[in-house]
Amino acid sequence: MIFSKKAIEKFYIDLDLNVSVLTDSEINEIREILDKANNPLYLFDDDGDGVCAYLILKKHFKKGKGISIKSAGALDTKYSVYIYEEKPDLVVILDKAVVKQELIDEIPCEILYIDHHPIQELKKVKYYNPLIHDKKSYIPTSYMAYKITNDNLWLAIVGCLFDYKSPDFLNEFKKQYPDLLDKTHTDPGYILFKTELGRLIKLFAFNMKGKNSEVKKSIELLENIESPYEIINKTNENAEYLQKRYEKLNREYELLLDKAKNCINNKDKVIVFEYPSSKTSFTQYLATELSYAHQNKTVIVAREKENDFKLSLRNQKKDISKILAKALNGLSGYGGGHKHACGASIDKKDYENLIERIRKLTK
Ligand SMILES: [Mn+2]
Repeated sequence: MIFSKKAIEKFYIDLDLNVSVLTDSEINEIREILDKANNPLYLFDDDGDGVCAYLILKKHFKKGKGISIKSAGALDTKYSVYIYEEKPDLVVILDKAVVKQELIDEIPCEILYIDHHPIQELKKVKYYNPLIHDKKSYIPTSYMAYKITNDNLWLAIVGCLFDYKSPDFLNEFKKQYPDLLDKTHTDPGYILFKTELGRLIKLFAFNMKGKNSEVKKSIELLENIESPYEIINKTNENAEYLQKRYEKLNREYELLLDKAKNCINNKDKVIVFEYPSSKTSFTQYLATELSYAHQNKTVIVAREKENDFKLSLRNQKKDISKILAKALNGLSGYGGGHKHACGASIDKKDYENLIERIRKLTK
C-alpha cells in the first residue's frame, strides 16, 4: 500500500499525541514549588531549547534570574560561584545533559532538575525526565516548560524545533501565527533551514554564543520580548540589538558552513569537518544543518579545544548514541545525548581512532 505524504505526516502527528511527557502530578508539583519560591536561580543549557525553557518559566513566574551554561562539559562545581552570589531559595536546572553530584552537594536549597537527556542517578534533587516514563520518548525541555505554564506557545515552538521536534501543538501555533508558518509544513528540518521561522530559531540560538557579557545582555533583552513579531519586524531597540548580534554571528556561521560543504565527498557515507577553537562554537547547529542536507550520511563536526576535540554527531536514520557509546569504549573521552544527535569530547590522541571506529560502526 502506498501512503500519501499527508497521510504519513498525519500518522507522525498522531503518534506524538500518545507520547508521555511528565505526569499531571509532576507538573503540579513543579508549579507549586515555583509558585512558592522567591528567588529561583535558573541554570540552563545555552542552546535554543535551554534558553526557551528558561524564558517560558521566567516570563510566567516573573521572578529569579537565569544563567546560561555552556553545552560542552558537565554542570559541576565551577558553577558554585553563582549559588554563592545569587543566594537563591530554589535552583532550577534545565536541559543539562550532565550534572555532578559534587555541585548538588554544595547547593543549600531545593533543586529542580528538568531534562530530557539520558537518565542520571543523583541524590538530593527533584528530578523530572520523560525518559523515566517512556524510554523512547523525545520531549524537549521547552515542551515541558510550556506544559507547566501554558504560556508563550511561540517560545515553546522555537525551543522544540531547535531540538528537531515538531510538537503536537504545532497546529495551534499555525492557527495563532498563520503568517509565520505555512500549514503544510511539519518537518523540523525544513522549518529550521528553509523558512522565516527557522531564521527566528537561529536568532535565539546564535544570541547564546560569543562573549559572556553579550550573551548576558541578549538574555535580558529576550526576557522583555513579548511576541515574535517584535523581533522579526525589529519594532524596538531591543529587537534591533538581537538582530544585529545574530547577523554578525551568522556571517561567521555562513563562512564555516561553506567550508564544511566543500569538504563533503559524495561517495563517503561519513562527513567529518574540523575547525579551530579560535572561532565561535557552531558545532551543534552546523552538524544539524549538514545532517538535514545529507540525510543518509553520518555527520561529525569537531571543534579543536586545547587538548581535546568537542564533537557533534548526527545520523537521521541510525542510533548514533549507541554507536558513539561503543566507539568510545576504552578511549579518553566521553559523550552521549539523543538517538539521532549526540555530543562528545575526545582527547586529541584518540581522535583519529574514534572517527575510524564510528566509520566502521555506521557502515
Ligand atoms: Mn534540549
